[in-house]
Amino acid sequence: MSESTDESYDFIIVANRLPVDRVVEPDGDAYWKVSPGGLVTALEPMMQASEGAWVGWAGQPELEFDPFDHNGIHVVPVPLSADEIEKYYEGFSNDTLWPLYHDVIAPPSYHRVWWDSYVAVNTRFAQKAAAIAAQGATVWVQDYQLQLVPKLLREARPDLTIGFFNHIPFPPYGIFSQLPWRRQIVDGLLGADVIGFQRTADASNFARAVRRLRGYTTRGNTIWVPGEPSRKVTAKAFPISIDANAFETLARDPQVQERARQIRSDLGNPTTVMLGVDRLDYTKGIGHRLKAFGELLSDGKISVEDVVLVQVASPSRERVETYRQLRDEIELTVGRINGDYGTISHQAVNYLHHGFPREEMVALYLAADVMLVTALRDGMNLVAKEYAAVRFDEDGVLLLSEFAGASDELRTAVRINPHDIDGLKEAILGAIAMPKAERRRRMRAMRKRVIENDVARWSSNFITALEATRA
Ligand code: GDG
Repeated sequence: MSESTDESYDFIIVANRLPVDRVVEPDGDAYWKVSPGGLVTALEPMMQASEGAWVGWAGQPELEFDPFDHNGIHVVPVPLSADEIEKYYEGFSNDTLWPLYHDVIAPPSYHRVWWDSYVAVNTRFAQKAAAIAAQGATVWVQDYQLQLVPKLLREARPDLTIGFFNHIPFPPYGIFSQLPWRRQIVDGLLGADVIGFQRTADASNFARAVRRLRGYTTRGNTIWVPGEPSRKVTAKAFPISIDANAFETLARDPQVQERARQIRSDLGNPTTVMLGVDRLDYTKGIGHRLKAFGELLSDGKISVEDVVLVQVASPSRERVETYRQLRDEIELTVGRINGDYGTISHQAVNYLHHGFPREEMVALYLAADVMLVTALRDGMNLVAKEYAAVRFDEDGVLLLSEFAGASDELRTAVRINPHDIDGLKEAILGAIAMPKAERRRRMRAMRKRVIENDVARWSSNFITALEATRA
């Protein structure tokens, strides 16, 4: 680990979270470990090749430390106070923007002090990036927590090429227009040269917001921003993906395959294992899925001897009240279903409220006959793509919500509308009974897509588009 102070970088990622986590051992020793997230995997090779820097928060309050190098990435911390975590992160990011951008599934809270904190923290991120960027550098800003950074950065450093990628949906204007600070957000994003979205519909929603709020001309993927000089901004879909090879390699590991068999046998070798894997978030439609499953048991269409549902709900945003309520609701429902239909030897829902190592996730995917992705709204949903990448046996059925970005690409999944409980029940029964030849045909097409359009392709497409604007 080497320290550096006044170096400058040609390629910089700016994201809410750093790509490393601080691990403290029981004896008090601390070290840094690469965080398991997909974004890190996606960008690591590019960062290493270009000796890039990553500006972000370390995930803990008041943690101040000097920049350092880790695995070929220059790590630059942006400290946040406990008050800022509450207002900028848990407040404005996760309790205003997140519900608003996901079609107000939960009601967004609008608080002016949260907005002030969002502005202050975005300014700090922009200042950090501006201070370490080399002349003419490329800066790629990630996600909804940092939508003001592109404009702030451009004002400080007009020489930079600036990209922005929004990992969550961008809502229709009728919803976006609720936001008291809608103009500032649109202006913030328009500071970028390329604004990437998950779906074409998100890019269109953004272009419409620009027309309505600013009256700028937009045509196709291009937005003309007047000024001195006037600028052309690209707003376009770049659907994110996964490291499909890495997932398949894990799936081919004999130990992981053995673990998959073990899981099925521990579940009592039912005819059908159904699986859900989600952060415990109200956007994921976990309640809708449980409702459909519970009704199928109650209708006598399935039995706990034949079918089991494994639901991994990894803990998320537990300090935000809506998430606490959601957890209570989900756990009440799971308890009811198990109480009503479980037997001593067979539990209906195997509910797991914790995170697992990647190997265990892959073993679960391999063990699952039917994968349930029932999101009410989701930027992409990487779980759907991971399931396809893992199933090199070309088996397994994916039920995929049309409200997840992944449904634009995984056309041969069984598409469902999670609000339509009867439709969902029919789709589940259809999946359980689907003939092997059809399972194979559908899975093959999905795998082709995910393997061809992997995350390396995603990042290189984005960077290519960004470089084209420089020319
Ligand atoms: C946001 C957008 C968009 C989950 N539990 C465990 C675990 N996971 C992993 C999954 C997957 C990732 O977390 C979740 O990604 P998703 O895409 O499903 O959802 P969000 O977290 O909401 O992500 C989303 C994404 O950003 C990328 O742009 O697709 O729409 O909302 O990779 O496997 N991984 C491990 N243990 C767990 O318990 N190891």
